[in-house]
Order: sequence, then C-alpha cells, then structure tokens
Amino acid sequence: TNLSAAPQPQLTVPQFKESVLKHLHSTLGTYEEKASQQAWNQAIAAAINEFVYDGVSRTRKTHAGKGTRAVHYLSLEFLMGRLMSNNLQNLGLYEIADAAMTDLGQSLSDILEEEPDMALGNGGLGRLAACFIDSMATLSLPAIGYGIHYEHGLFRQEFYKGRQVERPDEWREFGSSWEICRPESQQTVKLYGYVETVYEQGQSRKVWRPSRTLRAIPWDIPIVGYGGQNVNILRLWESRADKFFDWDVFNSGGYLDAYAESVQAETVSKVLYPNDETEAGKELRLIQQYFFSAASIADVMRRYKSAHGNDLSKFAELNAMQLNDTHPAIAIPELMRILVDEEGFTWHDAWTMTRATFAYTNHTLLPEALERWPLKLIEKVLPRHMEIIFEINSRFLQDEVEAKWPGDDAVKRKLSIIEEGSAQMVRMGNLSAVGSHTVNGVAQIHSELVKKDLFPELNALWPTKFTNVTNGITPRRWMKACNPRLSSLIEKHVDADWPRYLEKLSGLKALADDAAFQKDYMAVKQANKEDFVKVIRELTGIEVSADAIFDVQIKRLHEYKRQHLNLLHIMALYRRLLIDPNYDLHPRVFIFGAKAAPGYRLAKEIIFAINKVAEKINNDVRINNKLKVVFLPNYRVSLAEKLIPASDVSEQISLAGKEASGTGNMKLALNGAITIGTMDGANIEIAEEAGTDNVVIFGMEVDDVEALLAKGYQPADYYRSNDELKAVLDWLDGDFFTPGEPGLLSEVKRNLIESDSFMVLADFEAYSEAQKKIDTLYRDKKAWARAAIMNTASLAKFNSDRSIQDYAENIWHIKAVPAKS
Ligand code: 26W
Repeated sequence: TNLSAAPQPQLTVPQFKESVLKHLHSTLGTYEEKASQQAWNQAIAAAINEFVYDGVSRTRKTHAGKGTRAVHYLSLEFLMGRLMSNNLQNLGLYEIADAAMTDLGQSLSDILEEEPDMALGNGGLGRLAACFIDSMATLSLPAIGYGIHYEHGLFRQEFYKGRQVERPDEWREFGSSWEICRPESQQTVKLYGYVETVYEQGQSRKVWRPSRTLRAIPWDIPIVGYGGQNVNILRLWESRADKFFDWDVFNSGGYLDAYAESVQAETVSKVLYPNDETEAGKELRLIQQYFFSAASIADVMRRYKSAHGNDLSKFAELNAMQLNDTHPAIAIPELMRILVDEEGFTWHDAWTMTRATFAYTNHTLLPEALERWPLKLIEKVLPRHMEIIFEINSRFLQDEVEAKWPGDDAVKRKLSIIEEGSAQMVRMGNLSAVGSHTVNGVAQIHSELVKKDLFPELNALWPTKFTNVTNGITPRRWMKACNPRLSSLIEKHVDADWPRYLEKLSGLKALADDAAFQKDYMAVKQANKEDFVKVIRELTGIEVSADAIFDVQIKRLHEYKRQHLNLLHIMALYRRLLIDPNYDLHPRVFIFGAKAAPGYRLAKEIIFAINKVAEKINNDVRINNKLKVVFLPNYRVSLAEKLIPASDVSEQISLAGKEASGTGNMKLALNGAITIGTMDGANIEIAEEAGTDNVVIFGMEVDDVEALLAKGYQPADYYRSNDELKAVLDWLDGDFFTPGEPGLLSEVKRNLIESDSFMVLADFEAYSEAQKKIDTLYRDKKAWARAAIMNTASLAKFNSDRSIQDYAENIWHIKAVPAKS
C-alpha cells in the first residue's frame, strides 16, 4: 500500500517537547511544576503555530501577484469547533504531540478538552462553511473565508427543571490561541445618512453622505490543509468605534457618555443571532450583514489594487464571491456602489462585473427562513444601496422579464425584488438570484425543488443558472480525528491517504462479510460506546449500558426535523413495555442533542416534553432498563465528535421536502450508524450510495406530502384511527410525566392534533414499523455489522473535498495553487 500521502511529521518527539517547554517558559511565563492545563494547552498551540504561521507565509508568498482567480466565501457563520486536534492531524503531528506530552507527564487528550469551541454558527449552514474552508485549504485553492468575529458565539444551553436556559458563550474570555490580529488591514464601514445628487460638468452623480462610521478590525484564523502544504485564512471582522473615546465629553464630566459611541459600535460584532430558519428583521442584524460584506469587499479591492493597480478591468476575472445563503446578499449592491459611484464604471459594465463575481447557495425552502427586509429599514441604514436595489430591479423587470413575458404584470409582481404590500419588503433571495451567475441548492432533491417551487420563473428565464452541489463533510475531522479507533482499523486495510481520497474506503466492501473484520469493526463501535457511557454519566448522571442500541438524533430543534415524532415513538415503546413486561425489545438508549432558538416557543416545549418523559422512563424500574432517554445539554461540535463514533442509529426523520440536505446524516453514516430516515435531502443520496438495504427508509415522499396537502390534511383523523397514537397523545395531557402538575405538556399534543404543520401524525405508523426493522436488524449481529461497514465504505461522495472540487470547477472556475515548500 501507498503510505506516502499521509502527512509526514516535521519534527521528532524530543524536538516537540523542547518546543512546548520553550513556549511554556518564554511565551506563557510559567514552568512545568506550576503550569495549569490551560497553560499547557497554550504552550502546545504556540508550538503548533510555528508550523502554521510558516504555512501562512508560504501560501501568501505563493499567491502574491500571481494573478490567479481566488474565491471569497462570505458567510455570517463559521462553526469551527476546536482547532487543536485538527491542526495536529493535518500537520501529521498528532502522534508526536501525544508522545511528547506523555513524556512530560501530561495527557494530550485531557489538555485538548481545555479548548473552548469556536461556536460562531447555529447549525448546518455554519458547520458546512467550516468543512468547506478545510477542503479549500486541502485542495490548495486560493480561497479566503470572510465572517464576523463575534464576541459571543451561539449561547451555552443548560436545563433547569427540564427547560432550556440560555447562557452567554465566552469562547474568547481569555483570548484565543489561533487568531492573529491584523490592524494594518483594518477597513471603515459607513452607515445611515442621506444621498445627494451632485452636478458637475453637465453630469449628475449620486453621493452618499453617511452619518456614522465603524472600524472593521480583521482577526485571521489560519486554516491548515490536510498535509499542511497550504494554510489559508479565515478572516473575521470585529467592529470598533471610529473614535472610541470622546475626550471633549469626558473632560466636561460625562464619563459614561464618552463611552456611549464605542459601546454602540462594538455591539455590531457582539453576538451571533441564535435564529436558525426564522427571520427576525432586526436592524442590528442588517447592520451585521452589511458590516462584514462591506469590509470584505473593501479588503478584496485593496488586495486587487495593490497587486494590479487602479485598473479594475480584471476584477471579476480574478475574484469569485460565494454567498452562503442570502445573509451577505447586500454585498451585491455594495459592489455596484463601489464600481459605479466610486470607480466611475457605467451601470452596464458594473453589472456585468458584479454578476460575473457572485454566486449564491440556497440552504432552505422554508418560507419563514427566506430573508425579507423592510424597505424602510434598508432606506434608513443604507440609503444609497436602496436606490441601487431599485435600479437593479427596474432594469431586471424592464429588460429581462418584459422581454420574456411581455405585458405580464402578474409575473413581474412575483419576480420583483421588491414585494408590494402594506409594508414594502426587499426579497433577498430574488436579489441574490438576479445578481449572481449561478444559484445552487445543497442536495439533488433540494436543487430540484429550488427550480420547481422557489424560482420556477427565474429557472425558465435562465435555464443554466440553477445547479446542484451536494453538501459534504471533512473526513479529517469527522473520521480521522474524532474516531481514532476506526481510523486505525481502516488503515490496516486501505491506503493511508484515505482521509484525502475517501473513495479508498470502498476497499472495505470486500470485507463486509468477513467474520474477522466484522468482529474488529464492531469491537471499535463497542469501545467507542463504552467511552460515551462515561460522558453520559458525567453530563447527566444517567446510567446506560453500552450493550443497548445507541439511537441518536442530533440537530437544531425544529418542528420540521420532527424530534417530537421520535418522542411519540419512545412513548409508544414505553407503553408497550408497561402493558406487557415481556414485550420483545432490544434495549435501546435514545440520545438527543439540540438547541432551540430562544424565541421559538414550541421548540422549547418539545425539549421540555422530552426531558419530562425521559425523567419518568429512566426512573421506572418496571421496564428493566430496556429503555433509556438522554437529552444531552449544550450540544455542540466537540460533543458531536464524541457521540458520532458511538452511534448505532442515525435519526433523519424530517418531513419530505423540508430538510435541504442535512450533514449530520453523512457524519453518522460514515462512522457506521444505520440511518432511519425519510426520502429527504441528502438521505436519498446516502441510500443510493450505501445501498437501500443498508438504510431504513420510511414514510411519505415529496409527492405524497403534496397530495395529502392538496386533499386537506386532517391530523385529528390519525389521532382517532390509531389507538396507540391516541393513547400516547392523551398521555401528554395528564400529570403522568409531570406529577402534580397536569397539562404542562398539553401544548405539544394540541399543536399536533390541531395543526401539525409537518405531518408528524401522518408518518407515525410508518416510523413505528421502520423502528421495528431496526430492532430486528440489530439482533442479527452479522447483518448489522455488514450494513454498518457498507455505510463506512460507501460514503466517498460526501467528502467535502468533492463538494469543493465541484464548486471550483463548475462555479468558481478556479485552480489549485500549491504553496511552495
Ligand atoms: C435568517 C434566519 C436564518 C438563519 C439561518 C435562516 C436560515 C438559516 C440557515 C439557512 C439554516 C441552516 O443552517 N440550514 C441548513 O443548511 C445545511 C447546510 O446546507 C443543510 O444541510 C440543512 O439541511 C439546512 O437546514
């Protein structure tokens, strides 16, 4: 086998030890006997950074003045998690560091736990951006990620009497080892004010007179590609006041007033909005979007001009910008403003350049998640941008829509970037689609629905604009680093460069029926589960057995994801066990991890219901430990890395048509969990790749959902006609799960019977049958092992390197530029 492609360590154990001690002494100002775990962590980071920074410089030098097209990935979220073990793995230093720390009488794995997660994202979209920048660096692509340097990332979740409580996330309280501040690259961002028309030489032009200025300070996070050849940058902008302290006000005695402006300016990058899939329409959020879009474009401009001078004619040729959903869509009128107002381009030329620069990824079809901003708000905060949006819209409607559908006002109303109504709104999805050369969805079915349901007319207008790029995950973090046992086993059978070329795992297919390999593979799963039993004990005090099936649903809490379908089935199992203590059930542990948006009432009620049902079941001696329910608090990247390798069953049970892709489904399947899922998002493609025998698919498909909706969905019919379903729903009404306090869980029941927007009741029976198949399959040890191995062996398609290769070739048109050694 070819072992050469695995990253080669660039120093020995004694050298690494020496470096860590050097930094402990001269960077941290402490010594072996005194150092805290945190100090050790920082010293190791400093030792690693010697390589990382070298890579940053080599990559920069390689790109400087090279004149190759680069991509700029604009995202309001980057859910990075921890960086240390990943950086060690990608530099080929993990084993070296492990041995060095053991020599020093320390435990590397304990020290790794000191690192707080960088939780600068909500869920799927943010984690996707993090996997993507790993792949861009690994593929040696000239690429920069741009985002916001939030002081507080996604809230920390606690449970109090079963209810979610949000606490501030303090990831940077004591600084962060990985970021480099680059004050020399700061930018200013302007806001508010008015637009003036200036007449000179018989010509008129528009001049924006902003009334506020923010400073944008860049913090760079180095992104180490696998093998360490290229090190790219994630550039996160922090907001500061232009003049952070008003001395005149201070001298006249207004000490607190003197700080007022800086406090206001700093709120812009203060906190990540914790909403996943609902648009709140808050002024500060719009300012966040503009702040980082404008700073990023200014940064790209500055870099272009320093390399190529003031002639911008090659700007679009050399720069691609990807919009991660519509959150940075305001970048489109911002680039137009710079080209037309500041650089003197004609509208036509500026528009050609802008469209050649931007591409847009859609991540959701849920109407409540499609961003719409009140026109009045944009007018107030960004008056010139509002004018530009009007101009983009009127030209689009007159030149393109009118040409295709002459005289059709209905289609104009539907396609207009401005939505008419009592309050006019700007549709950011329409703006993004009109201003981009390519629009993509994130899984095959989702991309089809983008064309068919979201933008059917735009697709008719521009049939080649819409495309698909199925999501992916980085196998470095989601296998190599998080599942060392399975990685070692894999390495005994396939080439060592599998983390780069995941298709090499298909070599394992030949071993899927091999008794010895099955035994080794399942022993890895068992050991991972035994480790996780301890995690569950530490986090919740609940005792579970590693011999039970670990059935896992980890994702944001949302009705469309249907955690409550899972709950109803758990209650049904519990009821069967109470009715018949001999009910034949393989012991099962249902594990949940999920945060709810703080303002999402029903989501919080579902968390509460799961916690109350869990409490009752976990303490009921009658069921003989056959059933346990664990809701892990504060689900996050670092917890996912521990849980996924220990999972047997992957719950992917969204209502068909609603989950754009899902990426947790890929992580779990790669690590050998069997999917129980609907024909939705990437589940469909996972079933295709792993084989339909190796996943359990159930429930309505998109067509069935549409048909049921057309016929008129009556959830109460299902309630009345299914005795078990009726019994478990009625159970929520009494005080069985909330002793002495009847009715606390009634809202969940009421919602399901009266509205059930995501058809939980309609899919209950099919789900219940699918769960029986899981139970039966698990008892057949060989069949289960085979199916799990087939999943691990077949997931190459979901390597985020493949997704990024696809973007690079078909959307960005950029090529690899490997950094010189
Ligand atoms: C403005 C409020 C808001 C905030 C975030 C609306 C929508 C979002 C995101 C688009 C939500 C999100 O994370 N979507 C998920 O994106 C993943 C990556 O493509 C997909 O795998 C998930 O299916 C999709 O729900």
